[in-house]
Amino acid sequence: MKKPILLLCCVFALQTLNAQEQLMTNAFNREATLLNGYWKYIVDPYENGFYNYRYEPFENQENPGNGAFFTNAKRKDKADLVEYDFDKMDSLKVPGDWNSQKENLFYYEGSLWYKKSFDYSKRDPENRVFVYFGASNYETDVYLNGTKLGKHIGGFTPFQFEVTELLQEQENFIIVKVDNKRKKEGVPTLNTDWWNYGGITREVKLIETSKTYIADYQISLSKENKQLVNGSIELNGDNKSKKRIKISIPELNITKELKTDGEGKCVFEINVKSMTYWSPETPKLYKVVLSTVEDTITDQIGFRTIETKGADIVLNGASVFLKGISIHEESPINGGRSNSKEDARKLLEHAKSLGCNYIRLAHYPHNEYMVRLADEMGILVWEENPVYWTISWENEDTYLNAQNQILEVIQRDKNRASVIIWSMANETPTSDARNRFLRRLAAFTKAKDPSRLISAALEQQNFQEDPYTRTIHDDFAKVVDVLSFNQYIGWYDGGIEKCREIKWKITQNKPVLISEFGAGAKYGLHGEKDERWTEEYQEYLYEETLKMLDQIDQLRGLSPWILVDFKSPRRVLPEIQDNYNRKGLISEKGEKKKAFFVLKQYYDSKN
Ligand code: GCB
Repeated sequence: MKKPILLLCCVFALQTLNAQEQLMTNAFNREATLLNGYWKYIVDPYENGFYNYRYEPFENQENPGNGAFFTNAKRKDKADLVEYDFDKMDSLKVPGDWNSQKENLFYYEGSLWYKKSFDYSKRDPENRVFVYFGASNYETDVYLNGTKLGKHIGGFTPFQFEVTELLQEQENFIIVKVDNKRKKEGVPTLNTDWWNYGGITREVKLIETSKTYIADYQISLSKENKQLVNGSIELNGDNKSKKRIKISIPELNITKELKTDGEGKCVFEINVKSMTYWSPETPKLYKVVLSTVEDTITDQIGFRTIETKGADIVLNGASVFLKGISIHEESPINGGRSNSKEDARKLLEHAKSLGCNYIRLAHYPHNEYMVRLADEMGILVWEENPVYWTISWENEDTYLNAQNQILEVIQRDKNRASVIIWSMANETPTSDARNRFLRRLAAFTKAKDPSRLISAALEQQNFQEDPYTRTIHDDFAKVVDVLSFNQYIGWYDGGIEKCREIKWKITQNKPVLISEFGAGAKYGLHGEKDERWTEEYQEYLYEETLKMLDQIDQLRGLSPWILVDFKSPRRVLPEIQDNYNRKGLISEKGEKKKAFFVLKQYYDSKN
C-alpha cells in the first residue's frame, strides 16, 4: 500500500525541481499555442478540493476519489456523488488577476482552481511539448489530464513543465490551483505596500520543440574586450552530445559553427570588428539566430558593457547618469496587475515623456514585455527580487525561495541589454541573519551572472546621532556595486524645510543611486505648498529634494517613488487615498501632477 504513495511523492518532487532547473531561455520567441482566454474557476478557501476531511492531500492517495478537483470528476451514473462541476462554473480571464475581475474577489486571498479544456495536434509526432506560465501568484499546483505536473512557488517569475507524455490530441484538461495567501516565511512576506493580486497573472502557452532543443544560451559583449562577443549554449534532449550548432548574426556577417561537448554544452567567442553598441541613445538590437539540424531559435540582442569605476556607472566605457523612475506592475489602462504589451508600452512611454533613460521595476520581476520593450526603446532597467521589509532571514526555505526567484528572472532576462542591475532587496532591517542572507543571495547572483551590477534599496541613518547629517551604515553596502537607498525627508521624516538642513556623509567610494523619495498628492487637489496631499506639496518636495540630493558628490542617478498611483490596502484615507498609494507623478487615470514637470525639468537639465 505504502510504496506507490512514496513513489508518487518522489516523482512530484523531482518534477518540480526539473521544472525550475530547465526553464528554457527565450520562451518569448518560441512558436507557441496560447492557452489565454476564459478559464472556469472554483473559489476554494478551505482547500476542500485539495485535502480530504482528515486534511491529507488527495494527490497523495492511491485513489483520490471524486473529491479531488484535479481529477475533474464527472458523475458516472445517477447514484454517483460528485460535489463540484467546473463546467457549470463562471469564468476568469487568463492572463489576469482575480481581484480586479470579480467584485466579490477584490479582497480575496486564498486558493482558487482554474480549469481549461483544449485539443492539441503536434506539428511533428516526435516533438516535445511544454506548458509555460509567465507567472502566477503565489503558489501554483498544475495538473494535466488528472496527473500532477508540479508545483511552483513565487508570484512573479516563469515556470514550465514538460507535458509530452500526457498530452492527447483531444479533450485535454489543465487544472491549476493558485493560492495567494500571504505567509510569514514567504518571499515577499506578510506585509507589503502593494495589492496582493492573485491568479494566473501572465500568459500560459504550450511550446512545442524538437526532441533535442536549444534550451539555454547567454550571449553578450565581453567586458574586457569590446570587440569580442562571447557566450554559451546548452541543448536539452537525448541527442545533445557532439551536436553541431550554428550561430549567426546576419547584420554583422557573422556565422560560426560550434559543437557541443558530451553534456550538450558549448562556449564560444566571436571577434567583431565594428558594431553599434546598445545604449539609450542607440538601442540597437541585432538579430541572432541559433540553429541545430532540428531546432532554430531567434533573438534580438543588444551588445553593451556595464561596470562601475569608483563613483561612476560606466556604460560602454562612458559614465552615465541614471534619470529614472520607480514603477509598479499595475495596468495604466485597466487597473489591476498589468500583463500586456500595451500596458508595458504605456508605462514606458510615460517614463520616456518624463525624460527617463532608466527605470526601477519595483518590487518584484515585472512581465517580460517590460524588458523586451525597454531593450527596443533604450531604457536601462533595475530588476528586483521581492525580498521586501521583514523576511524570515533565519529560515533556509525562505532563502532558497528567494534564490530560486532571482534564478528564474536571470534565466528569463540574461540576454536583455536593458537590464543592468539585479537588486537583492528593499528596505530590509540590518541584522546578522539578514546580512548573511543577502550576502549569500548576492554571491549566488554574481556567480550566475557576473556581467551585471548588484544593488539593493538600503536605508540611510543619522551620522553619529546628528539628525541633520546622513550616512549609510549597513554591512551590505560593502557588497553592492551601486549604493542605493530610499529616503523620505519631507514626508515621513520631518517637513520639507528639513531638506535644506541635511548634510551627507557618504564614505563609500561607489556610485550613489537614490532608489526612492516622494510625497503623496491627490491629482487635482490644490493648496499651500505646506499642505499635505496637495499637488503643490509634492511639487515643492521634489524641488527641495533634488537640490538636497545634488549635494551628494557620488550621485549618479535616481528613481523617485513612483510613476503612477497604485493600489495598496495600507492606504485607507477616504477621499484622498481610497486604497491608492498617492505618491505617483501620474494619477491612475493618467493625469500628470505638478511634480512630474519638476522632475522632467531636472532630467532635461542633465542632457
Ligand atoms: C517605501 C517602500 C515602498 C512604499 C513607499 C511608501 O519606502 O519601499 O514600497 O510604497 O515607501 O509609499 O511609503
